[in-house]
Amino acid sequence: MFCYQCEQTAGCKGCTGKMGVCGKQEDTAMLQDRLTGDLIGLARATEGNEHKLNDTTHQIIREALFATLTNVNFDNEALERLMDQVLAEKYRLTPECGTCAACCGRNDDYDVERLWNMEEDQRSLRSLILFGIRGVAAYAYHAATLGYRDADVDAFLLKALVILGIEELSLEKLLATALEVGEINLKCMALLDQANTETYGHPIPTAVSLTVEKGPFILVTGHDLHDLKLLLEQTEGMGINIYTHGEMLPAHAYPGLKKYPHLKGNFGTAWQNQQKEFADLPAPILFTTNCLMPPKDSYRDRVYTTAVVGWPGITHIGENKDFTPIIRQALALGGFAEDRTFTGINGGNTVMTGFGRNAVLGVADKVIEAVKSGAIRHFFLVGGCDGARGGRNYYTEFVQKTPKDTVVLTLACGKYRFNDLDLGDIGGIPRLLDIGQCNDAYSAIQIAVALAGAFGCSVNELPLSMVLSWYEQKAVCILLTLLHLGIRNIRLGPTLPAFVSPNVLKILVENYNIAPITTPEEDLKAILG
Ligand code: SF4
Ligand code: SF3
Repeated sequence: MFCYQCEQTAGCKGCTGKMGVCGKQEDTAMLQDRLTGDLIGLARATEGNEHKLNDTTHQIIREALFATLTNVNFDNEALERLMDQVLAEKYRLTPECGTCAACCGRNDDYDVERLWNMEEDQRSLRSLILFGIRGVAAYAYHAATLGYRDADVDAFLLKALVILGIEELSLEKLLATALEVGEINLKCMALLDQANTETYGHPIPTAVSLTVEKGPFILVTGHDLHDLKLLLEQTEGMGINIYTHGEMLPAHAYPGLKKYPHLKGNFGTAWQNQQKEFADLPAPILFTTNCLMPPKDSYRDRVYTTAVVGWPGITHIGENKDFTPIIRQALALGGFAEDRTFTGINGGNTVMTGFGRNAVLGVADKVIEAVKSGAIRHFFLVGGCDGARGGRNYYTEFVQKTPKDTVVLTLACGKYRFNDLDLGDIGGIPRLLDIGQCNDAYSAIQIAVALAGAFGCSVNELPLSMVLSWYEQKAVCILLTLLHLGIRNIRLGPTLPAFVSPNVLKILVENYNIAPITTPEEDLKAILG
């Protein structure tokens, strides 16, 4: 196997051998490569057949790309079913190819091995494109679940897949396509933002309890708000409480979800701690998306997956979304006998969320005034993924060391490193503002764009610095979006992507002044001068 798509890749170079660091087995990695190659075949087959495309075609592409994202689907049978769907769709589009011996390559599948063996700059830029569209597909999948689709996004996924299968392409063309991934991702994230806010309302700043009350409960993790909503409906009035975990935390801020009184609080921290945190939990856990780690024997009979997530032998809740097995197990286990508080990693027992664009821009006048008066000197966006690699405590220390006249915006699961810290406020504006999931990066961009508009400057000229942490491929497409927007001076950690070659890094440094994180002290000094 060869896989180097995530931040924890072996030796910062690539996972090879029998198993990846994430627990992905060699045969699963090969299937994911084959699925990717089949998708390129399907994309090729759509050319000239645009009139035959329908949402089934696009949904297969969204789902199959999403399934290859890190920590999503480890189930070979599920991947084989996806491959069958991809191939069936391809033959629906090009039935004549089955009997034609012309070898024109019109619907040929692609061997992803070729990509891994290319010259390093070609491989680097093509990897940026491939991993980027995996992230875009995840966002498009979530939006489509709520009935929101964008023809440009769907068309771009096809275009990018076709490009990946073309052997001779200049580095300029590939770089332009990578930035185009960022451009289309902005559109896709806007679509998801619209889907979420029109379906559940705009997030409202909300204090979330970290206490698990006595009695039966279910833990819901991942990013899919729709699955959470369905589970809340199915458990209404049953005496079962629902707790969020990981990236589901921001769900508490949506009016359409917080209205359920049995949505009680949040349990645990970011994904990489699940094997420890789930071991003794007297409750089942539903995974709606990434990040799934190999379930330990101590809790594997309490893990359930749904949608694109999968693990061999773990109960999967299918498209009918009948959560009865989880509900039964929650009742049988009974939960804790007494209320239990599980503090955050810094000892706090409550966290705030819900500072999306609507809430923050609702007090824009106050924020602008605070900047003009000097009460707020600087904004930091400290956001992105959490992960297991050492060095991520940089982000805790960075936030702890930010001066009292600065504001920290955050999003995604990396915030668990510091979201239970009490940073106080500046004239009533909290110093720590959680915008939401990684899926809400659009909201952060809108806040920055609105502030730039208010000050009559570009985002780069704002007193705003981005200190980002990455792990999986949604972070890749968000980074490409920031580059597409011309955002400079991003600090990225804890390590740089293995798939960025020295030459590609040079381009990123020259054009965007992107830099790896160093130490909190040095970076703060460099930023604040
Ligand atoms: Fe390795 Fe990450 Fe790929 Fe898993 S997803 S095999 S950890 S590079
Ligand atoms: Fe986290 Fe997996 Fe990326 Fe959504 S849950 S940010 S890593």
